[in-house]
Amino acid sequence: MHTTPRSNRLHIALFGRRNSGKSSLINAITGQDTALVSSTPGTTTDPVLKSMEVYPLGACLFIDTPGFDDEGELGEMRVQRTLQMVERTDVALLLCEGDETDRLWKERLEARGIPVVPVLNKTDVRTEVDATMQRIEALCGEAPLPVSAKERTGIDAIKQAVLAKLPADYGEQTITGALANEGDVVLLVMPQDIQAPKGRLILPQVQTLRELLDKKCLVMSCTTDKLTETLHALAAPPRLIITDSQVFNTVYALKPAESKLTSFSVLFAGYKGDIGYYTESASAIGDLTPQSRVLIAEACTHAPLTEDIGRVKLPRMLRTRVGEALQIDVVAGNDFPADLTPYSLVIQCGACMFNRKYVLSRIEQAKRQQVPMTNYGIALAYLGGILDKIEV
Ligand SMILES: Nc1nc2c(ncn2[C@@H]2O[C@H](COP(=O)(O)OP(=O)(O)O)[C@@H](O)[C@H]2O)c(=O)[nH]1
Ligand SMILES: [Mg+2]
Repeated sequence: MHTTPRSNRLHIALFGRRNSGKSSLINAITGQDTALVSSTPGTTTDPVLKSMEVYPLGACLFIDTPGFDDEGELGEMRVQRTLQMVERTDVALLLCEGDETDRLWKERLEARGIPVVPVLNKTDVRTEVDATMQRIEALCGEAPLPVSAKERTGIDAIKQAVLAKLPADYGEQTITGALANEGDVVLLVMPQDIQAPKGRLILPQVQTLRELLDKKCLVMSCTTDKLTETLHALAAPPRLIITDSQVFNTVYALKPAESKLTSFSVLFAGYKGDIGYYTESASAIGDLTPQSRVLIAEACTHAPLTEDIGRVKLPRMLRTRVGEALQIDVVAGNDFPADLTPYSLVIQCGACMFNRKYVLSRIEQAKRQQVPMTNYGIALAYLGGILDKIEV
């Protein structure tokens, strides 16, 4: 349970007024008392993320928001943080009260393609439960689920509703897609250079390996310097070779003609984002001028490998190609400008820390503003002249 990465969990966010019982409801759903509950409005001041295994939903991440009616300057900041959480929500639980705010939020969430489960909490102490339910149904076009977080009633119905409202393809996305199937020999060429973390593999490699094993592929792995020996050791050429973008050309030169070749970052571009828009947008690199402005967006603020690509390697490659004057802005973590139009291109990192939903929200924003957006892996492949040699 502890090893399911956050980014792969079903993100369930709770929205509602302060004191509506959002934190209590998380406790009721998870059967634990981990979310801070208090009768003082505004106890949950920042969105709180909680990883939890919930039957029958599986690995979940609960997003406990501060409440959308917070007051004052500080309150406004919290409402902003709540809005940010919308971007990464897979399913929303909306704690309704039977007024206009319910409709506003239901529409706001659905406008972003987020399925909403309306809930009427505190049914243990409410008078006129039926009338309130009817009012909410009139407002939201859907009757809420009556629950009591305190008495822990109605909780199973919430889980069922979440399952029923999940997009049909939720969780269907795989890393290797149609490139690898049961019985295929797949070779992973993974340079363990100084940038590789000591004693372990990086997350994309671990996740790819796990998926291939689940698919019942025959997986072999080696470092770049052992590629030739490894190929000799195999009775037949591997069906697919997956490697690091950094050594792509070396592997390309040595690989058997019948083996398909791709890179971890390209696979993750598709797994985490929109590979079509990414590859199409990569050609914007060719149109950059010294007057252009490029935005580089990193998900994590700590990984040395990523930092090297986003802050050093990509800027250097871009400036060598376009000119020293090229303006490059770097944002990290959750920071992402609302207005992307000053930029000729956005380059997003591999986003192993983000869920797919969040990356897709960013891509949607870029598309709306007609700004090309690609990612590290695709940009590096384009700059290295290998984009057309890669299986995507
Ligand atoms: N009677 C009753 N009280 C509840 C229920 N859910 C929450 N509360 C109480 O409402 C108050 C606010 O709950 P909390 O979960 O902190 O609300 P939040 O601000 O939306 O996170 C607390 O005093 C809870 O004990 C419920 O179903 N029934
Ligand atoms: Mg709370």
